[in-house]
Amino acid sequence: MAASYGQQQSLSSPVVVLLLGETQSGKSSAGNSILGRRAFQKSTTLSSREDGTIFGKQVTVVDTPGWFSDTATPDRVSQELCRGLTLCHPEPHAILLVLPTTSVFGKEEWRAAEDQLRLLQTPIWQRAIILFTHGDKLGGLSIEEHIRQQGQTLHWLLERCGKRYQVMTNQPIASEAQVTELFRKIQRMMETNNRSKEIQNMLYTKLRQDVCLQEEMSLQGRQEELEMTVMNAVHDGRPTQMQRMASGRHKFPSESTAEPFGSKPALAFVLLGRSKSGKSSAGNIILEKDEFQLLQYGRTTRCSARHGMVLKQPVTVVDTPGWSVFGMANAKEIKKEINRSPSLCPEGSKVTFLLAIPVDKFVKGDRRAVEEFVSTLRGDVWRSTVVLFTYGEELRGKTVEKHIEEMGEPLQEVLRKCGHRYVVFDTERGDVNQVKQLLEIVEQM
Ligand SMILES: Nc1nc2c(ncn2[C@@H]2O[C@H](COP(=O)(O)OP(=O)(O)OP(=O)(O)O)[C@@H](O)[C@H]2O)c(=O)[nH]1
Ligand SMILES: [Mg+2]
Repeated sequence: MAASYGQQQSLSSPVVVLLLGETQSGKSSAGNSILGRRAFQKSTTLSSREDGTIFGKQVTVVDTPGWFSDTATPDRVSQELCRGLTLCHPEPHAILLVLPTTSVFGKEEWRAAEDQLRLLQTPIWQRAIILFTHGDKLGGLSIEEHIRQQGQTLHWLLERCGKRYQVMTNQPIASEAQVTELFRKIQRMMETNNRSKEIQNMLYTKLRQDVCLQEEMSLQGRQEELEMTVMNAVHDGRPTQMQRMASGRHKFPSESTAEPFGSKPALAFVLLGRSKSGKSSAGNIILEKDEFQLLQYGRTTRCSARHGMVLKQPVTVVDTPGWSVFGMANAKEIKKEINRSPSLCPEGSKVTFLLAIPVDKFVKGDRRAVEEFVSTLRGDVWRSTVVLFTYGEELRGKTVEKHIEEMGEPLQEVLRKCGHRYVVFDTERGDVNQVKQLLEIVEQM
């Protein structure tokens, strides 16, 4: 349920298309073909966004600089790619992975692509289409024949993209027929994604109705009370939750609001993690509703709290701004907000920090950042922290234990600090069982 590729697209809002690919693969040319004008220049170094109207529909195209396959991609290119994603306001509906028909897409090329796609920290595959450029160089070969002649890696990539592809001849500019075909495919993909989102919402709503209707009716008044408590906790000068935690107590049985709903204590989760680590999606999964805005334009700069009933327990989720791997965000501001986050948890609730870590590479630098930012929360914060592996679908059948083993020392050290508590969230789909598992872990803390 992560991103707005699943969001309903109104007639007036533009279709946002993001171009990604290796350097010189034909991204800018494809962007020009789509927009029907010279919108993008050659040898792209900066991401840029251009608008147009195609067949009466508003379209925004975001061009990015290309990554490298033969040598390491420079950091400035990776940074620009990440910035390119933020230009896709609010989110790309279609991600075009540009591959020229003139080169082979093998393991090396996939590795280079994967490295960059991972950095974007956004769901890719449900909205990806492979765009084969240099259609004119096929020399009479059909695109299907060309695909057949390519190796396993390309076939596998196509599978991941739901077998969606389009060929384009951008010299001098693609034919109207090719652009029409591409847009028909984009439209179909968007409809499918919207449908699955609707089905998800229906299921969530049904489940919540079945399980919680009774409780919610009787607890509505209590919920308001809980929210009032949050407001008070921020303004009335009482010690914050964190200061209390620093004294070594995570539960406050003597508090008037502690365990206000019978035997089930009020829970509060503070989401921590680098930017785009899937925090907001995880918050929405926990609360089983779209409470947190995903990938807002720019970045989340302030903490925000939302409340709900989860498996008969009152739960508050606090989202925090994420830190940047490239030091692009203002670290001081972020630390200030992270420090403020516990004060948004209702008095007396059991506070657990959820450290969102996507299931991809986790290197020394990631560990350093985690330690630096999490440690700004004074007190024994690690004792109240659970690692929340996000984008769980990316494990693709691998066990999380195997993933932890493969990542080695940096990730294992973070897990050790967190008392080896972890849970995996499939942030694309969401699943009540994942939330149940999380509550079980918290119960034992
Ligand atoms: N013959 C032919 N040439 C193409 C086609 N698409 C792109 N080119 C040429 O390939 C070269 C690279 O194209 P660009 O669109 O600049 O590629 P890019 O991916 O944007 O490149 P970078 O921004 O440097 O990463 C240019 O000289 C284009 O004219 C095509 O379909 N057919
Ligand atoms: Mg370019």
